[in-house]
Amino acid sequence: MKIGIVCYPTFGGSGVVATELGKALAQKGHQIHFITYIQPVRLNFFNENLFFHAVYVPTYPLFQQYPPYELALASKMVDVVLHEKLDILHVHYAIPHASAAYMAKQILATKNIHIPVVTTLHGTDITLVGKDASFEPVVTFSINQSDAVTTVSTSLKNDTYSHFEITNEIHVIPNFIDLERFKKQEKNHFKKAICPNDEKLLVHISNFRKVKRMNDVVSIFDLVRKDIPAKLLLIGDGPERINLEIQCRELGITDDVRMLGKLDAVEEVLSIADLFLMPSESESFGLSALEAMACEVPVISSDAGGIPELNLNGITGFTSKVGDVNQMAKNALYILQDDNLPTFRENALKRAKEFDLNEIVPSYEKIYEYAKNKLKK
Ligand code: GMT
Repeated sequence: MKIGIVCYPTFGGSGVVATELGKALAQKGHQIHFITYIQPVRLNFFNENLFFHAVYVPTYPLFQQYPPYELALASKMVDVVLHEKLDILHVHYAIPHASAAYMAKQILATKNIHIPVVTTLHGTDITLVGKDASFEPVVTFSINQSDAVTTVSTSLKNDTYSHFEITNEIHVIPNFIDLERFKKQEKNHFKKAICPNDEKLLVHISNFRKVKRMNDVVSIFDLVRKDIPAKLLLIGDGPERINLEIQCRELGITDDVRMLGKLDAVEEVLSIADLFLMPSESESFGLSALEAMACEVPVISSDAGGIPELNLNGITGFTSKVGDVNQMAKNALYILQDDNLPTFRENALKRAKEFDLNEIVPSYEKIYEYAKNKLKK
């Protein structure tokens, strides 16, 4: 199949899932055309079936404040469908990709080309920005106009039905993991450098946005550190970074907290971690927790959104109410006991294997067939 994939090309989970999906489909022999404004960060790989088409928004004085990206994207989709003879368009994240796809589809229909559109909803496009009155009518319309709609968890499917008037069926296809890449590696020298006195290592990875409750990450760590020697690694970057620096200084724990910025090879850091923290306010799935679990790292998380569909309470880690840092710290200390950690590690890996890319990617191929058949009717 010739598939056009539209996504955000940045480090965010939706772009990562879209890119990993494209790479996996290319390896299965599909021809994949990424359509976005810069090369996706995880598209760092050569395969004869992978193509990248850049969306270019011309500058013009009138566009200075609001460049019309959605129109340039829709035009690019039309261009790529026509010239590469695509069979399907798969857009990740509703805003503005689903409505741009709708526009492209209508333009193509005037040329007697009928292209099915699959929309995958990832989280904040529904739970945060999507339901804002500034976008809600367009999001509802474009979800209903898609030939197939998927969400990354049952929780996100339920949220979509409750926040919008959806007439379309929604299919759940969870996030997936490449177990060849995400596995515990031998990195003892690195562990020794970060934890010279055999401290326990806690890790958090995110885009440092408010929704991640980064202050809770630091509070949990501070409570753990009062009981056992521990270090915290923070990977990623974003608007909350400054607040975190202030919080760490106020708590007097800067020597035990390191911010590594945006890293490509997160699996190397996860290989030396003892515990992953995800206290998010809202989280449709929690891809970075899955990446940690694949590297045998148990998870202390909130019970927000789709996280409990991944992190099994008392088995692969613990889930607690959003903001309950005392409970989270208590559970973290329980997991980190030498008698308990190996079992939690084993369970985390076992659970991660249920999201193996080889098991999940065929569900997307089935959805493409479903969308094609739906369009024909
Ligand atoms: O986690 C983020 O803030 C990035 C965000 C995105 O839209 O790029 O991630 C969302 O999609 C991921 C992939 O499907 C999910 O694993 C994340 O849980 C989800 N984030 C939120 O719902 C906050």
